[in-house]
This record gives sequence, structure tokens and C-alpha cells, in this order.
Amino acid sequence: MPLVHFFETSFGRITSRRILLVTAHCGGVDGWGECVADEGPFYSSEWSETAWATIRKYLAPAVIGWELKSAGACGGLISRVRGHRMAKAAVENALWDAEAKQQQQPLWRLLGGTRQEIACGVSIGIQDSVEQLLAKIETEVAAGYQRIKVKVKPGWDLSVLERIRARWPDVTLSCDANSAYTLADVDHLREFDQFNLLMIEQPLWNDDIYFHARLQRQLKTSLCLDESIHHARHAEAAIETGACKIVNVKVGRVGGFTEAKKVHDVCAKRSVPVWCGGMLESGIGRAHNIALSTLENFRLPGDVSASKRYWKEDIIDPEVEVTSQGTIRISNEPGTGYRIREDLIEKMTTRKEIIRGNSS
Ligand code: OSB
Ligand code: MG
Repeated sequence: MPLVHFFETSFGRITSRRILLVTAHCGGVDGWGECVADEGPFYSSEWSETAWATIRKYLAPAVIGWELKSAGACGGLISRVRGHRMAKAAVENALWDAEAKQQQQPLWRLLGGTRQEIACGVSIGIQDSVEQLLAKIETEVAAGYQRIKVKVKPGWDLSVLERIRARWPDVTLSCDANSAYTLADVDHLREFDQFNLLMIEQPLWNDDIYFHARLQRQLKTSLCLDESIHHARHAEAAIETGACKIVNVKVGRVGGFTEAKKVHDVCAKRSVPVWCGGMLESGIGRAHNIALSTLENFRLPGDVSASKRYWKEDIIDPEVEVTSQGTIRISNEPGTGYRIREDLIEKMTTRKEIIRGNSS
């Protein structure tokens, strides 16, 4: 799916996304899941081809044919597989989607959500010029988004934040470094404190918790971890060591809704707010992010924004729309409340595989 506008982070620029979807055929109901792995192993070691191979060879065969009490029971069937959380999430979330449809319940309720409207922010990539970035921020502020997050990296940080703050002194602003700095940059990162940021997301190594704690002690600004948090135990360790004061929950990164709920719960117990991260999802993953964001401790605006910011045409109907207050209203219909446009998906499909159990 071609992106409406390129998206650039400290690890590279993309102009389109190749999206892996999973359909689970469950007793007459189809559940859909989206694998958020990218086309290359840059945000995480997982990428589309590892997810494809892992699903077809290990995950799908492990779950096909079982009668489960709930989608949450999926984890037990696939726990023998280490890692591959994005692949696992695509399968597990398809089952949650199916369960919600079977029970004729909104997915957000099945997940334990409590709110009917969620707060939205935007994530804006690195641009060709600061002027181009300011123009983008202008558009999003005017649209009503409640928080602006910009991507930063060495050479695209202090001077950029300075220009943003000069123009919007009070806008809720954060930045995301996607691991572009090291501890040698502590003095430089301390300069970020002058911009009254809501948080700095993942400044250091993608697999680190300990050194973020060391950094957090030297900064006023709250750190938020994204890449480093793979499961609830990581979140607990990060909070206990003081590595962050906020946690970004991405359902794909942590392996599915069951673990995402656990991350949410350990953070809630320790009064650490969470927010829902995004991976430039199509409408299917986007609808799942919306459902997850209704849980109580999603207290900060997420990277969950309108379909039209990414796609000319999304694969769900209606598309995700954001109110002029920067919120998304939650549907009470069974499932996600968004219909899957299977005809359109079929047209864009380049590869498809049907995996059957022995008995069917
Ligand atoms: O670090 O949050 C991130 C997109 C791809 C990979 C990593 C990240 C992102 C985003 C975009 O920030 C969030 C979105 O708008 O979907
Ligand atoms: Mg991030």
C-alpha cells in the first residue's frame, strides 16, 4: 500500500508498506489480524518474511483444530516458539477478533476497555526541511490532534525543537529517537529539557533498559520506552530500575492483546501511564489499536490517527476518522466496528497461502 507521504525515522525512509494479514476461520466466523513487521529488519529483527515463515510453519499449525475457551488461550499453544512476537500477535489478534464476532460483542469490551472515546496524537517523520515539518505540524494542530510527536536523530533535533517551540509554545510535544543516541550524548540530551517535552521516546539502544535508567536520572524530561519493551516483565524491570516514566504499548511488539493487557496492568499498578504506539498500520491493525486504547491506563494520546493520514484508500469501511477535538469515537458494534474490504484486499494481494489442519 503506497503511503500518502513518505515516513522517515532515524533508521530510514519508507514510501509504501507491504502488509501481512492473517484471517482465522473459526467456526463460521472470520477473524482478522495484521502483522506489523516491516519489509526489513530495521525497527525490530522481525520482518515480513520471518513472520510469514514463522506463521506458516509453526504458529498456524499449532493453533489450527483446537477449540479454545477464549483467544487468550492461544498463547499457551504457541509459547514453545521463542520471540517472533509480531507474527504471534497477528495470529492471536485474529482470534480475538473472531471471538468478539462470535460473542456478538465489541472487541474493546472483550479486551476490558472502559472508555468510548480515545485521545489521538500524531507521529511526524523526519522531513526534507524544517519548513516542511512546520507545515505538517500546522496541518495536524489545525485538525485538532492532542499531541504532536516528531522523530529526532543527531543533526535533526535541538534546532528543530527550537523552531517548533518558537511557533507553538504550548502544544503538547514529544520526540522519538528510535535509538539514535548513546550515553556519550548525555550532555546533548540534557539540552532537550529546555523544550518542555511530554517525553523523549527510546533515545538509547533498542535492547537496553539499564542504561536508560542511568540517563533518566540525569534528565528532567520523562523517558518513554518503545523498542525495549517486549513483554510485561520488561515493563516491570524498566519501571523498577527507573528507566522510564511512561510506556509505549504496541500490541505487535509485545506479541498480542493478552501480553499488551499485561503490560498495561503492570504499568497501571505502579501508576505509570501508557499510550498506544502505531506501526503505520492499515485499517485492520489500526482498528485493533483503537480497541486497545480504551483500557483505563491508556492515559496519554496515542499514535492512533486517521486513515487518510496514511492511505489514499484504507481497507476498512468506514475509514478511521478523528474528530476536530482530536479523538476517535468507539463503535459499539460487534468486533471492531469496521468492516473489512475483502474485495480491495484481494486486488492488492500479491501472495496468499491457506493453511489447513489435518482434519479439515
Ligand atoms: O517508533 O513509534 C515508532 C512507525 C514505524 C516504526 C516505528 C515507529 C513508528 C511511528 C509511527 O512512530 C506511528 C504511526 O503513526 O503509526
Ligand atoms: Mg517509537
